[in-house]
Amino acid sequence: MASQPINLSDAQLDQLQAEFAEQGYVVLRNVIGQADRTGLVEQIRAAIEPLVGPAEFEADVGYPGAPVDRLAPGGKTPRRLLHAYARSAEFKALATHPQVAQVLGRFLAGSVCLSQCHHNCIMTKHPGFSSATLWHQDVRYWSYEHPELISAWFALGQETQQNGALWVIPGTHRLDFATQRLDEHLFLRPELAENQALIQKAEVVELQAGDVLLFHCRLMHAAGRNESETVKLSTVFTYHRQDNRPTAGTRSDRFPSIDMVADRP
Ligand SMILES: O=C(O)CCC(=O)C(=O)O
Repeated sequence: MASQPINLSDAQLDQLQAEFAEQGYVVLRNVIGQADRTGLVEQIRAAIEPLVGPAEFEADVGYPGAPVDRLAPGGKTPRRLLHAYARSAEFKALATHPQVAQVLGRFLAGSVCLSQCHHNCIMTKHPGFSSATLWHQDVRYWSYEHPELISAWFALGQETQQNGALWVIPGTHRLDFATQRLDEHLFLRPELAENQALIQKAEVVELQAGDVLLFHCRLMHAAGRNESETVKLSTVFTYHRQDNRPTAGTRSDRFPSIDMVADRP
């Protein structure tokens, strides 16, 4: 990456760690410089048209607002380009960004690995055919010894309520949710009074291009559709401590994890 990463001081790391422990998320501002972002966005645009897979389509997930199937209008709208880490040296450098590595090393208190099984994608939220994502915890379908993983959401452009930025419910990474509070796909049931009380505490996380949102895998989050005129591009990677192993034979164990420091290009 062209931009020089800034090493954070112990005091800054302490403050971020305290905020993360309390809220379940923090935003690191202005981490990715403009030249790096421009290069990544050019690669993404070239991978959208013509499409360089593997990709997940909006029509595949069936979320609110998604085209009903791939033959419907907008049915070929990609939601995520998968395997972001393996796509290029520039995406590898993004995934192993030194400042993000420094903060994750502090939060996870040990050597950090990137999972190639979860997120590891470029979100391509298109105007017109994007869907809304209901309230959920990412860890619901992940299997590790400990539910202690952190995802990094790299904003490659501005993210606002209007173009479908993430919403979070601060502190929910510390709560246990009884199964009756969740639907069959493990989304929070918005019709329940106790869930409504929680949802009222939600906050939108608006990001500037180059910001990075770090959020805990148990943090309840959601997102709206892209109501703007332009596609919103973000890259998302998930990290775990090296000794927090995926359960053998599960989706979390399909591909090897990457050592965030040793494997930096
Ligand atoms: O951008 C969105 O629609 C939300 C994505 C999300 O929450 C997820 O992939 O876990």
